[in-house]
Amino acid sequence: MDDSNSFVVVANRLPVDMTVHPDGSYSISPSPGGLVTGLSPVLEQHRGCWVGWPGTVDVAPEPFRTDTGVLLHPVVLTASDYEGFYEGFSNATLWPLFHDLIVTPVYNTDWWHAFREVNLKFAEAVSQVAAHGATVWVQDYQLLLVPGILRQMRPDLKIGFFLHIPFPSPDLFRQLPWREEIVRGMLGADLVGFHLVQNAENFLALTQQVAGTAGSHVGQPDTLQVSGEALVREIGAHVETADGRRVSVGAFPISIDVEMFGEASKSAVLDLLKTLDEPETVFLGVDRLDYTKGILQRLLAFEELLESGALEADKAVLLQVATPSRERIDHYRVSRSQVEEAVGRINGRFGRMGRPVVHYLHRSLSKNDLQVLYTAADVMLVTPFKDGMNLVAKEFVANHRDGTGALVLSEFAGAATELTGAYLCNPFDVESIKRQMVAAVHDLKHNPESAATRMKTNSEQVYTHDVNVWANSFLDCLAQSGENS
Ligand code: GDG
Repeated sequence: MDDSNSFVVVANRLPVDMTVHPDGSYSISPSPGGLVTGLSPVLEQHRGCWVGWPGTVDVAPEPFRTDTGVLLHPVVLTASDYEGFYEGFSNATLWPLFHDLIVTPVYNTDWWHAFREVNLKFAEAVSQVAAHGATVWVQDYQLLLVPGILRQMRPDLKIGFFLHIPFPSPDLFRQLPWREEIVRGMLGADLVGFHLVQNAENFLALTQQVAGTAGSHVGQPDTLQVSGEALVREIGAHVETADGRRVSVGAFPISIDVEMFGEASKSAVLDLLKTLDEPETVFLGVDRLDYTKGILQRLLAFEELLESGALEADKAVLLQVATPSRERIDHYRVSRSQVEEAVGRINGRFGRMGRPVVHYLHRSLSKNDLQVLYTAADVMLVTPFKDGMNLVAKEFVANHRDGTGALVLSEFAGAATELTGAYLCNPFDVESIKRQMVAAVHDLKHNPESAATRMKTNSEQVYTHDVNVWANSFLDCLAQSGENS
C-alpha cells in the first residue's frame, strides 16, 4: 500500500489522452477538464491519486506523476471488459434508464457480470493505492458498485460517491433486474451526492421501496431505513443501513472553471463572423452526439422557423458542433444519421452556394475554438430531453458576463434550476423551442436591456458557484459525514 495517497479520486477515465503508436509503444499526455480543475487543489495539496482507465484497451501503462505531483494510476480494461462494462451495461443499460427511457434500456446478464467484474477491478486498484484512513471520491454511474466493494475491502476509508447524470424516479429504476445490488453498492459510501434535490429525493424514495423487496428476498425487512436530518447542502438526509452506518445524501450542482471560459480573442471572433458572411443572428449548439441532447429537435425548430419566415435564411445561421460519442452503440448511430440527414435537408432547402444555413462539425474542437464559438454566438441552444446538469450552458453564460447573448435552455436540464435568466423550453414540443428561439431573438433586437439583465443573472450565478464551490462543498460534507453515527 502506498501511504502517501490520503486523497484518491476514482473515475471511469483518467484525465489523459493516450496514443498507441504503430510499433506498439504509446504516449500519454494530461488532458485537464472541469473535474480535474475542481479537484486539482485537493489532489495537489495531498499529492493525491487519480485511478481510472487511460482510454485504450489492453494497454497497461505504469502509474506516473503529473508535473503537479498527482499520481495517475491506470486500470487496464480488456476489449471484452470495454464492450460489456462500458458500451453495454454503462451506456446501453444505465444511461437510457437514468435518462428516463428516451430509448429502451437493454437488460443483459453478461453485461451485468462484466460491470461487476470491472467495478471490482477499479475497487482493487483503489484499495492498493489508498493510504490508511484515506478519503476516496468515486465518480459516476460506471462505478456504482465501487463504494460497496471498497467498504468491504477497506472499512477504514472515507468514501464519497457523486452521480453526474440524473437519478430517475423509483418507478423507472425498479425495472432494473439488479436494482438491489446497485443501491447497496451506492450505500457503501459515507456520502452520496447528486446534482439536484429532485435526484436525491428519488434516491431516498427508492431506498425505502427497494428495502421492502430486498427485505422479503434476503430476510432483512429493515435493510434500508430512511430518516431525515439536516446534514448537507440543499437537502439534508441520511439512510441507515443494516450494518448500522449512516449514509448522508445531498445535492451538489456541479459547475465549471470560470477562468477557462472568459471571452475569446476579438480578432478570432471577427474572422469567424466574416467567414459566416456576417449573419444577423448566430445560433449555436455544442453537444456530444447523444440522443439525450435533443439535437434533432433543435434542427427541426430551426427548419420550421425558416420555413415560416420567422427567421430569414440570409440573416440567421446555426452552428452545430456534435462531438463524436459512443459510436459503436446502435442508438448513437441512428441519432447521428438522423441529425446529418436533417442538416443536409435544411441546407438543401434554405442554403445558397457558399452560404449554408447550418454549419455542422462532427469532431472535437480545441477549448480555444469552442470559446470563439461561444463569444460569436447570439443565441445558445441547449435542448436536452434530460441532462444531469449541462456544462455547455454554464460555459456559454460564463463567456457572456457582459450581458450579451441569450440562452435557450431545456427545462429538463439540471442547469435550468440555477440559470433562471434562460429562455426555458420543453424540448419534446418543437413549438416551445421555436417560441423561445423567437423570444430570444426578439429581446436581443428590441428589448436589449431585458436580455442583458437575463444574461447577467445567469453569469452571476455561475461566477458565484463555480467548480471549486462544488468540489469544496461536497468534500466538506464528506468530512462531516458519519460523525454522529
Ligand atoms: C455529463 C452529464 C453533466 C463538448 N464538445 C467539445 C468539448 N465539450 C465539452 C464541453 C463541456 C463538456 O464537454 C460536456 O459537458 P456536459 O455537461 O454538457 O455534458 P456530458 O458530456 O453529457 O456530461 C452532464 C456532466 O457530466 C458533468 O457532471 O453536466 O449532465 O451528462 O465541458 O465544453 N470540449 C472540447 N471540444 C469539443 O468539441 N474541447
